[in-house]
Amino acid sequence: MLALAACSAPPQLDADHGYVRLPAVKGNPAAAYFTLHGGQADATLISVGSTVAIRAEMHESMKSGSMASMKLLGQVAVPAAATVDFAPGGRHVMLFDMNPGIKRGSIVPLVFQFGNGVRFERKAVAIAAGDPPPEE
Ligand SMILES: [Cu+2]
Repeated sequence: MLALAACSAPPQLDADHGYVRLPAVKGNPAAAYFTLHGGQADATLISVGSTVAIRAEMHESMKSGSMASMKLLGQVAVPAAATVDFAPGGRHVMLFDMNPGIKRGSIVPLVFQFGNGVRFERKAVAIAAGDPPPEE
């Protein structure tokens, strides 16, 4: 009954399953990953930031042959009721000059800002460079 009730609720613009992979080398940027859920109307993610990082950028990883590179994303479309993943090997948020007090297990606040004015904060857990993604 509870599951049915959840499925019939209108979709809501949200982000969950957030985590931040700390850099292997201190001082390098960390990478944030999460899953976006579209609401009842199409939306556009225009920035993701954190109060514990000086600067944050949305990136997309690309691979051509053995060359890996990243491109800067100015915005990311979040269609109504869609699921948009930021995951290793693809889209991610790079966190530059992060507070050195953030350690494995720390909670990192991520602030999501959308073109329609919606803004919310979700918490992400910090994991070490070699850790597997946290269980959902
Ligand atoms: Cu990047």
